[in-house]
Parts: sequence; structure tokens; C-alpha cells
Amino acid sequence: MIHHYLIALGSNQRHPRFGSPTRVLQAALVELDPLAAASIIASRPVGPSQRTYANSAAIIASRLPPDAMLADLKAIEHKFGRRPRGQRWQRRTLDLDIILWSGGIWASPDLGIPHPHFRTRAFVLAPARTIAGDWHDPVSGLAVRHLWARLVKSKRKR
Ligand code: PH2
Ligand code: MG
Ligand code: MG
Repeated sequence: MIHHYLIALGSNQRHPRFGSPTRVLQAALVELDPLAAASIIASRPVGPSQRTYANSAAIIASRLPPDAMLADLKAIEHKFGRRPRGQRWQRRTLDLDIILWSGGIWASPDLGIPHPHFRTRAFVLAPARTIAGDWHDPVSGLAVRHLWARLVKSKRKR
């Protein structure tokens, strides 16, 4: 059985070999071998780290179930120099998050899909809507492009 995954990519720290966060994401996208990849954008950091992020999104096809996919993504993060420092939202060379998958809702001790916060994160939805605009969030029932439109509207009101 082939599954599809929507993956969010982020980086806000250079890698000694790959270079800038944008270069890190370019190399990571080659590694992921995606069916579709969004343009890489620069985004203002959300959270404690002050450094600008490069963000993108990709759709990948895989036979792996979610927990094995997560392990694979963690191995790629590690290969790109990411080392756990124990603190949440530290600067990182590469962050690969599973946002949605074709199997709907998934919950295991280490992983929940959909990603619990993706609906309020412009740095996820802006790239994701360009490659997965019609993909429906199984929790809210809304398509990714509707989630994006809703987020943009709520930001204007503030
Ligand atoms: N990732 C975070 C926290 N904050 N901000 C931006 N702009 N882009 C990210 O990818 C990002 C973030 C935690 O993973
Ligand atoms: Mg993340
Ligand atoms: Mg992550």
C-alpha cells in the first residue's frame, strides 16, 4: 500500500557543508525525492529563536506507516547535522514535520497526524497550499487552501 505524506521543512541554522538554510532545504528535498515540492520561502521566526527560517513543503509517496516514516525523517534530520539539545524550538539545521498523510487521523505515543498546530502556522500553510491546496484536513474538514485563507483573514483582523 502506497501512502502519501505532506511534509513541512524548516531550517534556521547553516550547515558547514550544505551552507545556508535555503541550501540545506534544497539538499533535503533531493533526499526526500518528493512527488511535489513547494518553493523555498524565508519566514520570520515563531518562538524563541531569533534567526530567519527557510521553509518549504513536499509531498512524498512511501510504503512506510507513520511511525516508520517519522523514524526515517529523524534519520535525515540527523544526517543534516541536527542534534537534540533537549530544548524545544531551538535553532536547527533541519526540521522535517509530518503534517498530513493519506490515512487520515493517526495517533501513537510519539506522533499525531494531523500535526496539532499546523492550522495556525503561516510558515507551514503558505508553502503547503501551493502543492496540497485541495488536501483536506480530516479534523476540521477544511482544505489546506481554506485553512490558509482563514489564517490570512484572522491575521488581518488583529
Ligand atoms: N519552526 C518551529 C518554530 N518556529 N518559525 C518559522 N518561521 N518556521 C519554522 O519552521 C519554525 C518556526 C518549530 O519547529
Ligand atoms: Mg517543527
Ligand atoms: Mg519537528
